[in-house]
Amino acid sequence: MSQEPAPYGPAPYESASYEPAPYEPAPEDKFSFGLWTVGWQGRDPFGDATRRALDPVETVHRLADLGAYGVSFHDDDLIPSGTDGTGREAVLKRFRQALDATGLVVPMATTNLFTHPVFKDGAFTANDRDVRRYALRKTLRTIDLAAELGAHTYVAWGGREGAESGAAKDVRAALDRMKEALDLLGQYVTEQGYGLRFALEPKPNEPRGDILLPTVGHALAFIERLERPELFGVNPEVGHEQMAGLNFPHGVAQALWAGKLFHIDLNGQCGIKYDQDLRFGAGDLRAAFWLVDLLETAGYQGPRHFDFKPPRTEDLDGVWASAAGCMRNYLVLKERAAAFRTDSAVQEALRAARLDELARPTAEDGLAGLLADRTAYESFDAQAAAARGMAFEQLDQLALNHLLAAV
Ligand SMILES: [Mn+2]
Repeated sequence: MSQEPAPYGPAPYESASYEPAPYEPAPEDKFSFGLWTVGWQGRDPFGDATRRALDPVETVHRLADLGAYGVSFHDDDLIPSGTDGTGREAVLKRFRQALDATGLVVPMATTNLFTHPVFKDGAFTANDRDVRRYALRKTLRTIDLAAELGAHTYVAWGGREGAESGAAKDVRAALDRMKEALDLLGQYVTEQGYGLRFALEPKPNEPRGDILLPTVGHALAFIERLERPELFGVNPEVGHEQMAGLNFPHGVAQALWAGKLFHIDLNGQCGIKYDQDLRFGAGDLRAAFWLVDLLETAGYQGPRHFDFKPPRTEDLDGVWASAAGCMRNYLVLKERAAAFRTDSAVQEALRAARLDELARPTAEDGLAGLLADRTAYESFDAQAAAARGMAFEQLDQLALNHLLAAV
């Protein structure tokens, strides 16, 4: 009796074929960009700005024209620091008009807790208590603004929550203060009835020598210590994990496994060096392929948010070309990943690599069954099992063929 082989690995693609995509971004692709990304003027530690400032209204229109669906911001990106109440209303009115005119939404907002010199020792974990209280009040204002503009996610990247030297920061006390701050923010959104969830963004270093909650794993462990852990997830960034030499798709997979992938920052990074924020698809292309494969097969529903910096060599034409490249590369990789998953040779290779066995519980017969099973130990032939090849190279070469469209 023959049986249809079960699909192996994540496979949401119903049909055995796929439609070649035109790579035209559309709102349903849920691409979003931060105002600070395309708006980056190219200032770095060694050089001045190479581009003029962009008006957020201009950015909204350009992003909509390119096919994006969302725009995000730090409070100060939209409302420059020091703007009074009347000025704030005027800025918001123009911004809302641009959103209404283009149909762009604000899926996420965050607070700048790193540019002003007052935050030189951090914000929620600054040694100075008055700075911590100011940071909390600044954040609560942004949360109000985020809720007002319909955002569902608040990203928390502290920026300067860290240290350069050992005794300067009592890390355990600083984590107490971080927890205290996030618990207060969780209480606030609950009491206000805002439909906002928080996404913590890990980063290992830069601008501080060492930053607290440096990786996805640190953040996931920390969240479980909060008063309202259900309100908190992570916002992993490609470059931040890769700066630590980590496998980004693995970190994202663990966040998904924990139900904590609330948001994601897509960009590119070439290995362990400064935070490059290249356009998505630049840098580690193979990691980008596996990331898109993971997001698309795992059913991630959130924004595909780009947190990149068009290099300071570019003029504004180069900026928009870079933004368009982020979206195009995602769509190309999505198509390449779908081609990989639907290829019958790949299905065969996944079987040969025994992904179906990994998906099967190790001891569905329970502890008693395991102990009673002589084939599990007494008569197990470890030598024969050790002699089996895993067939991973064949599988990985098929992936590379699909990535390169050289099938
Ligand atoms: Mn970055």
